[in-house]
Amino acid sequence: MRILIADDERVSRRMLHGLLTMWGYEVISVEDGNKALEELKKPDAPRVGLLDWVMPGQNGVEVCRAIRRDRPEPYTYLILLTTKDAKENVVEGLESGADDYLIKPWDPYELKARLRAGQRILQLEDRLVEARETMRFKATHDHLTGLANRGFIVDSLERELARTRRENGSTIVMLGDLDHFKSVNDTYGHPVGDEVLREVARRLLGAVRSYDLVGRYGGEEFLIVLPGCDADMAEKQAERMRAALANEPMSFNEESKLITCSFGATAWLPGMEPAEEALIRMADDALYRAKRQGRNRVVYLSASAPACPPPDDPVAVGQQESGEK
Ligand code: GH3
Ligand code: MG
Ligand code: MG
Repeated sequence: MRILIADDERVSRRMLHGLLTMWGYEVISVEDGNKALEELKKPDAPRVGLLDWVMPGQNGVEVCRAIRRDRPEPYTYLILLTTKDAKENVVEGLESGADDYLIKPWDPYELKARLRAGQRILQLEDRLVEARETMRFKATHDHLTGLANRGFIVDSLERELARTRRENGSTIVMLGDLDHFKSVNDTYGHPVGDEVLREVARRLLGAVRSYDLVGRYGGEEFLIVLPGCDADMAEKQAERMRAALANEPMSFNEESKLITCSFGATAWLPGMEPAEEALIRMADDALYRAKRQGRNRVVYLSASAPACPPPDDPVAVGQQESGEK
């Protein structure tokens, strides 16, 4: 555990440094409040700060206030060292955000015990943060595949479109739906179907860039958002995803089977209004065409393309295709 000591008195700083090192702590010491603040705001800052109240630059109370305001997480346990023991001083110190205080001259055993109490608080805090993050992950991700769930991927698309619009860029929206997936369940059973879905998720994630978004939109449907992609790039990206599945069979129960996916894609381009619902509908329309044209392919529809043609019209107007025919 690392501790920051901020004290302008050299002798007292050295004494603290010696004791804390002897007790097994890793110590950083500074001689004024500004340096203390700088250290405590660093990404890998010590989790405990021992702050003298009266120091040059910002005093201990000001450092506490600044840390509570500017760096709520990860939590820093702050102990004020002070000669001020009047009740109103103690209240002011604690109100500023200090967790504890020690009146100078302090007793080493008391200091040791209070540091241990601080460590226990930090451990509790870490466990709470971890539990919160786990809950947040569970609320936003699909438990089977670990992908973003429907609510989260649609929210992410909305955010991405707002950003794309601000930056006058373009974004591709795709829907993928596994081909004849029902037959996998019917032939091999539901648990194998689940394993296939997990492997599909892994392969899709492996085929996209780190900042692309892949979510489970429905049972065996995936919503994919490719920020900064225009129509030309979309074709290449979509083809990579299609190939990631179609080029290598999956093995299960000592058998191997080719699992393929059909994709429908559309683009949000500069000048358009961000309307995620309309884009998803267009991607769904394109996906429907991909299925009708034989599956295992990508159909791209520009957002201005006419609505899906009636069933007897096999070739859509304003449509580009990629992938195997
Ligand atoms: P198409 O090529 O037209 O898309 O045919 P399909 O068989 O994939 O389409 P259909 O919509 O008829 O079937 C989808 C199947 O996906 C039916 C459903 O049981 C299965 N499914 C949905 N969610 C899950 C899941 O979480 N686990 C498993 N094992 N199967 C699922
Ligand atoms: Mg399907
Ligand atoms: Mg489906």
